Amino acid sequence: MKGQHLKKSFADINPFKKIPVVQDGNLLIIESCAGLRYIAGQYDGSGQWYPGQLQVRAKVDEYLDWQHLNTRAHGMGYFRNKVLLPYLKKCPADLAVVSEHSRELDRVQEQFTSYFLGPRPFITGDKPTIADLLAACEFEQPSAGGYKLKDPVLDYLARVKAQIGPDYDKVHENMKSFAQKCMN
Ligand SMILES: N[C@@H](CCC(=O)N[C@@H](CS)C(=O)NCC(=O)O)C(=O)O
Repeated sequence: MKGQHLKKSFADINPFKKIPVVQDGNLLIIESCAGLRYIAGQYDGSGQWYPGQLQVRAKVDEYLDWQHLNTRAHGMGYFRNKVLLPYLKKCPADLAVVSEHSRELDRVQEQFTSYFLGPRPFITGDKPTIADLLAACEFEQPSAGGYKLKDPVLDYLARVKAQIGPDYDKVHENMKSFAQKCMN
């Protein structure tokens, strides 16, 4: 949020100047989903976060692939146009663009709830995986910018938060207070 990712020191790590990156020893990963898969595969001995069973893993991957052009594109698009760009450019938000992202987010919420969750508490069943971690972050961002989430998604976020504990709020607190500051 302070633009450190645009500095040369960061470009030496990720030439695309995007976050997040994962660095583990000599290994560098510049894509979020690949990074999540790697961290879970390398460090989660329980196998919960990126399950080894192929059918379950396929459902995790299905959401990770879908989210790029759906939850992520429109959650980030909403936040960027409603909160970030007006703050950086010191001009009012382009409300036509914001409301297009808002309309798309309505569809995303509906498809997420009906298809990706269905009757399950989490995307693949009774336990959260890296797909749920990503989904929760993607919904929290537009929500911090004023987009109204519907009850099924709010209930889902509460379930993810209950599984993660206090770290859930900790990882979102900078983004939320930044949004508050920008919108005041
Ligand atoms: N496909 C990449 C996208 C990375 C990306 O666009 N990151 C955004 C934040 S979510 C970013 O770095 N934005 C800052 C900018 O574009 O200046 C991934 O999933 O990691």
